[in-house]
Amino acid sequence: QNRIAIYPGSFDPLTNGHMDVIQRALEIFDEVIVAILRNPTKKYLFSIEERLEMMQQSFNGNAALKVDAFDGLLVDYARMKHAVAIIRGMRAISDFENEFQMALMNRKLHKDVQSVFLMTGFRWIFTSSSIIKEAAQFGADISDMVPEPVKLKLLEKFPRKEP
Ligand code: COD
Repeated sequence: QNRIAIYPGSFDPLTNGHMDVIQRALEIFDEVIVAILRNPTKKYLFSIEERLEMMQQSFNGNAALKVDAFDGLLVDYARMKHAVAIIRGMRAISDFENEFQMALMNRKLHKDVQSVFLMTGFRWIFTSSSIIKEAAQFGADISDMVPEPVKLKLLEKFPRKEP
């Protein structure tokens, strides 16, 4: 039987930190579903459709890697997909407390799905979607922190001024 893992998040936008975690997850699981939460109360830079499209372009047709969007509780979505694991990426210690709380709540709600924490490569310890958005907005070059399709989309949103 295929061992499926869900990698949930906002991915606004996808970064090389996320890509690093996805590569590691693909070494362990047969199928990884990168799933974007539809959260109508939060403001995002990119629409769900834009985020899905950037992912598809960045993943280059790898058959073990799927993209999707979900509503409501993550554990319900995991159940529906028959996933055995929820993947979360770990950066510096700041991620720990939130992740710990979320994993324990998810375990209470669904005991048969395990949270799996993968440590990112050292290069990406300080990479986050929010810091990339902020830097891009003020014209910084973020090209080595995001996949090429994301870079192009960020340049569309925040054109860089010629020096
Ligand atoms: N290196 C490694 N990992 C990274 C990096 C990096 N540079 N940057 C981000 N990550 C990891 C994050 O730690 C996270 O694991 C993942 O990548 C996605 O990050 P984000 O920021 O895009 O996503 P989040 O943290 O906003 O996602 C939150 C969820 C959508 C998973 C959560 O809110 C959720 O499950 N909501 C549904 C309702 C629910 O079931 N809640 C939980 C029970 S109360």
